[in-house]
Amino acid sequence: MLSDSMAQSINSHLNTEHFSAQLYLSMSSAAGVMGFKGAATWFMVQYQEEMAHFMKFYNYLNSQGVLVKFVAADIPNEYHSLLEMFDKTLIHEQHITKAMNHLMDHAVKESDHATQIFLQWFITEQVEEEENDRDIIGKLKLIGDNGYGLLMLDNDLGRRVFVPPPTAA
Ligand code: OFO
Repeated sequence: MLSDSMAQSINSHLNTEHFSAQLYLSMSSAAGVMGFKGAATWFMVQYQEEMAHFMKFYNYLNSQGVLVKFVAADIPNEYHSLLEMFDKTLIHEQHITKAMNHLMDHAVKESDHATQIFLQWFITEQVEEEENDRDIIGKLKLIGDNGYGLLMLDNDLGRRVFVPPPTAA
């Protein structure tokens, strides 16, 4: 059983995951328009991952008998470079990590063990997400404006494939 306050916090985070999905789909579109087809694929996979995260929260709330409530979001879509997009991705993921930690603190405070177990996967996942973003940002900074380097990195980013998380619906 979820307390009302825990259910509200999880519902709010569910909307953040949905926002993340739309944010990365928007970045996929921007990368494609800039001619970076590989980066467009990378962000499309990121979108798919975020939708899977969102569905995990959705299913968790429904399994606890909680009605999901959606909020509308304004999604940014103006970007000028790949570096800007990946910088913003890292900042966003750091924000998600903090939000996830607050959710866990809330669950610990309420001795809500089921929610703590549910959140554990996300906490671990965030470490990997931030590491991947830092890695790509580092490469982009090394490459700078070198066209050949950007082309090689774009090819590399395009190899990313979506792997559904263990218990995604
Ligand atoms: Fe759902 O982890 Fe990124 O935002």
